[in-house]
Amino acid sequence: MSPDQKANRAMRKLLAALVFPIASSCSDASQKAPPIPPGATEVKISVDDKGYTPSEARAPAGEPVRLVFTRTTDEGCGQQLVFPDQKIRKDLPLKEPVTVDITMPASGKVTFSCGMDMYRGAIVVE
Ligand SMILES: [Cu+2]
Repeated sequence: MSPDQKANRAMRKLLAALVFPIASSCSDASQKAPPIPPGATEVKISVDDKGYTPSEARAPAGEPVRLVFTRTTDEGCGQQLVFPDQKIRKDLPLKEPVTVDITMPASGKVTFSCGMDMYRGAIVVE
């Protein structure tokens, strides 16, 4: 092995040692929701055996909205969350906030429901 190759190897090891902690801290950060876009509306919605609270909220047309769902009981059937028009389907683990980012349409509303379409809620363009 030439001295150059040796130096190259040492450099790669050093780079790997430097890059790995950065990469792993990045993946930690990605498990949390990214920062909410400036100006976005955030709506916290709890899910219990009666459905969604609030079951309706308002947001400006064409703007991003962050919805944070937290299921608070094992009773009922709020374990799945469906946004039919957005083709979003998510599991709601008990007492773990789940973030859904949507963009409001120009008019009308964005609806969501449980997996069996029994609990219903909507974000209405204001
Ligand atoms: Cu249901």
